[in-house]
Amino acid sequence: MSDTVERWTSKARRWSACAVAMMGLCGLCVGRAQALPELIYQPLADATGEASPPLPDAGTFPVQLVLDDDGAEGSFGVGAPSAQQFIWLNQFDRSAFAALTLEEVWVLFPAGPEITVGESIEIAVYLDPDSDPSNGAELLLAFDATIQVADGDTFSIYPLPQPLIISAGGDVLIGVVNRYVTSGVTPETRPAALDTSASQGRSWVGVWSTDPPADLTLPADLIFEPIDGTVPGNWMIRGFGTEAPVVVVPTLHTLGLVGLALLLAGSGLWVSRRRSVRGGG
Ligand SMILES: [Ca+2]
Ligand SMILES: [Ca+2]
Repeated sequence: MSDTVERWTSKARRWSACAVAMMGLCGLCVGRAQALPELIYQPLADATGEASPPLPDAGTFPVQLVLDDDGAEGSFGVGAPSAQQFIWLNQFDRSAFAALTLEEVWVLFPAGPEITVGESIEIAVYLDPDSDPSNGAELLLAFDATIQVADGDTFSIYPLPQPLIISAGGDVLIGVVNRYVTSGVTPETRPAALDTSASQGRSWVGVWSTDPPADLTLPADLIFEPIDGTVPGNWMIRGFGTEAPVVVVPTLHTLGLVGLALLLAGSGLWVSRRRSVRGGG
């Protein structure tokens, strides 16, 4: 590995390692503690600060879920000397919109080792009603895709298999899993591009004790924390869509309710009178 690779250990990971160590010392009911994988960040030597394509027209996609500033300054991966599958995801505040229809996800991949066009990734979309990813979120959609471009400047663009209507309330999480990695075998790779200019504190990293499960349940069981604990920044993951049509539920105003009550009362009286006439006949 290059000497220029910067290695970082977050406070949360130190606490986790400490807890694992303490449990190991106790020697009670604890099996073999699993070592936490290394989180690896490396600044990009040729960061341009201007990605392509430019943001889509607001008329086409009025909903634009973007945390980054258009330029990645670094790349991030999990595991060395061999890599590990993980998820990196952005938490978007979409409170400016009610229900929305997500149509495209954009992901920027850096140039780097083992990041090859055509390799497999998985894209996941969650709804987090309480806006706290650390306690879980509802997986709405996950689909397989491949890396389209890996030059650090050009977004790969993924139209959703079908437009995804996301109900109002809570945050939208969009994440990527590096499925092309055979954990413990593939050499070190750093597929997650990070914009470190001004962190918005809404980018997360998740590592499971195995490969990320098919249902991608959050939180991940080994590491799940904001990337700010390692290097403050925003993942280069974006979402675009439109505002979903608002479904209007018919309501009765006061006059309508009074009319309905009178109608029901009249019907009841009519039925009652018919019964009494039959009984008397
Ligand atoms: Ca930047
Ligand atoms: Ca949550």
